[in-house]
Amino acid sequence: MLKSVCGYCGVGCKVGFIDNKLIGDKEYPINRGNLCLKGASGVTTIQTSTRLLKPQIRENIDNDFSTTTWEEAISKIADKIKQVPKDKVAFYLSGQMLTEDYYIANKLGKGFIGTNNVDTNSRTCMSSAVVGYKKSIGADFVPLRMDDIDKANLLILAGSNTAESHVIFHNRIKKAKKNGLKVVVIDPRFTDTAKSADLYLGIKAGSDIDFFNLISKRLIDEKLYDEEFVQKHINGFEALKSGLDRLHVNDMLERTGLSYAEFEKFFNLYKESKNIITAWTMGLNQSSQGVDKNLSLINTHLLSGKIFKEGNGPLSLTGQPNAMGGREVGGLATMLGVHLGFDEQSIKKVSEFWNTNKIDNKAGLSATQMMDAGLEVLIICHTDPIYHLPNRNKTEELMKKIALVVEINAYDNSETSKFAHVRLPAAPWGEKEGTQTNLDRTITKQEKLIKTADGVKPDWEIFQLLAQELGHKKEFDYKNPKEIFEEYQRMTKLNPYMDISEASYNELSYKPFVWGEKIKNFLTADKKGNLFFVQNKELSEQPTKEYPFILLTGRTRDQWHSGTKSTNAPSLLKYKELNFCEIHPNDAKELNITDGEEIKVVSRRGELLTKATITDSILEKTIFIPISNREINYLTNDLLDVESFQPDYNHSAVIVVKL
Ligand SMILES: Nc1nc2c(c(=O)[nH]1)N[C@H]1C(S)=C(S)[C@@H](COP(=O)(O)OP(=O)(O)OC[C@H]3O[C@@H](n4cnc5c(=O)[nH]c(N)nc54)[C@H](O)[C@@H]3O)O[C@H]1N2
Ligand SMILES: Nc1nc2c(c(=O)[nH]1)N[C@H]1C(S)=C(S)[C@@H](COP(=O)(O)OP(=O)(O)OC[C@H]3O[C@@H](n4cnc5c(=O)[nH]c(N)nc54)[C@H](O)[C@@H]3O)O[C@H]1N2
Ligand code: SF4
Ligand SMILES: [Mo]
Repeated sequence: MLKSVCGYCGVGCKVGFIDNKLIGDKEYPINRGNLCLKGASGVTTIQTSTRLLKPQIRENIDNDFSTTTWEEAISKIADKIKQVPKDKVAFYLSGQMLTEDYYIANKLGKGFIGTNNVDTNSRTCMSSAVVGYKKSIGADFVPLRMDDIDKANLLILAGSNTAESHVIFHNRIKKAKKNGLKVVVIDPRFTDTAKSADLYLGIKAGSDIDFFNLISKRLIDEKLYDEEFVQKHINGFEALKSGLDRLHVNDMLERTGLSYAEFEKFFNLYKESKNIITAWTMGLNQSSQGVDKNLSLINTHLLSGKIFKEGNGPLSLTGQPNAMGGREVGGLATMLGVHLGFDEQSIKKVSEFWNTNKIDNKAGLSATQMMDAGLEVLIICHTDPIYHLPNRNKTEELMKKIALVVEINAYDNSETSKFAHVRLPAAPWGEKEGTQTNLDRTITKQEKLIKTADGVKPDWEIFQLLAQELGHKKEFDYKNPKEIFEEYQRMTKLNPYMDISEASYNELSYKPFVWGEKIKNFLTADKKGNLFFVQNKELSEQPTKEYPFILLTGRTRDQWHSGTKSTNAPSLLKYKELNFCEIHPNDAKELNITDGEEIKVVSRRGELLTKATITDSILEKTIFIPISNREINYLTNDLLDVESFQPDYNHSAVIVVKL
């Protein structure tokens, strides 16, 4: 039986491939033989009529594409890159690319073209968590594992719908509950996750900082924090204390929308719990104060000393299968590679390692800044920015101005394809091999399960062809992903805490490697954790008379983002109607809208049609539309967090219109 790993979410379940079917790997501790429907559907999403199978080209986006050869397509791209200033070239990568693909793209962009404009859709996903971890614990490092829930007494899930987004982890949470784990869910929607919680807190969107500040304030005021730990290991206590002293409990509570009794119930549970894990996902990260939300959450762990101890810690639940691997390699424009930045020493080390002198010393454009930067060449791989960036009408206008848009995709029906000049066909999951790092630092290997379709190439090879055409044959002469992985392993030695040289590529599919297991202390220069006083600045778009609703957006269990893969699998189309908009019964009544009725939702930026699902699982004056509605981002606002540049997807003011 071939062993591989699921290519969908950050849980990283291991699969076995037998008789053309996928089964869960019973020996693997993360999923213990289980797979969710998405994971199990893997193979059915590959051989479909929507695959992109040949390179395509057109001069103008108003023309149709015509088929071309790899040679012609690659030389057209290379010629253009040679003609334009290097800072007019950008790579838009994805947390779904394999580590080897990421490594090559990053090495080519930052190392040899000399542009740090190499960023990823993880910007829209995890960048607030990256900055939060770096500021508070000193590195983009997840200081615990999923397994720790078995040793915890309390799990707080904030802005995280594990029942739909991290399904197998959610099943493990339910099991741990049977052994005594208590679960609190903090979400403006009574989600499927909330249904199985011991306590649900229906917080108002955008008020998480107030919630976590309330915890910190109580810990300090009632001297419930770990004084000895704080004294020895933590900076910034006095500033946090005096900052919190200036805030009024009632104001904070009011902004969260929770009652005094609800918070007391929570805090009693919190006080009684010896081991606490706080996990979070997009409800916190996707915010104009995403970093501050992260910091306010991490503050509670630094104060209580509940970090670097079994069953404790702040657990960011990464969404994409290899968002972590990408971050490790250097897939964010704000990092160079292996968690090194653009300081002189880091550039020197990496330049020597790559044998280049082209590395620029300033951070590049983030994915959320690229469209607005007057680019000449944009190479997009394994992601669909027209679909996923906020304020889509604006994104479309800006992308039209880019002289050469290249899309590398395995499927032919992305939204970005409508704006591309060159399309290159990639081999998808199942037709290629390489490694990925899941949300808790486990490196596993995807295996090639079936024959690669004629005419397509794995992503790494496409970037290598481009590098060679640009004249870097010697530096980009890899015969297979193994050679790339092994070079990357050597590179991780440049940053000692990241060293993964003990992993063995050939063994990874049956013997995953967890990096960083020995790290049990802060990774800051002074080895101390940093508290930050942050407060809710209410920077998000606020509802008005004209746009009285707050739009939340998010996932449903059996669909994967734009659905290029998941809508091909019949088993994934049965669970939920994809076209829906959750609205509270009181709001529906006021607008005279009935369940299932077609409605229009309008924001300052755009509109879409959808169908009403009337439910009291959502707060009043708040609606929810799943991101499987490909038009979702015509509505969303393009406010960014000032430090992470992550969008504020979950807080757009809209109006619901009866048709
Ligand atoms: N089935 C499926 N699973 C997936 C994906 C998929 O497309 N489909 N995508 C993967 C990816 S890339 C990601 S990033 C993860 C995302 O995983 P999640 O973040 O768990 O998924 P979302 O549905 O975006 O859920 C975010 C939750 O935050 C809540 N929320 C919104 N605003 C706020 C707020 O201000 N405060 C709080 N506390 N909560 C708020 C929403 O109501 C929603 O329930 O899922 C991964 N897993
Ligand atoms: N409103 C709103 N917008 C959001 C979010 C939200 O919660 N709300 N979430 C944000 C987040 S967290 C994320 S992660 C993004 C996700 O947004 P995207 O990354 O745009 O979503 P996907 O549909 O997963 O796009 C992946 C693309 O890769 C292609 N592909 C599949 N396999 C391969 C392969 O092997 N090689 C190549 N080259 N291509 C392949 C697929 O066909 C698809 O077009 O959306 C962001 N946008
Ligand atoms: S939980 Fe995630 S990794 Fe596991 S099978 Fe489902 S989609 Fe795949
Ligand atoms: Mo994501």
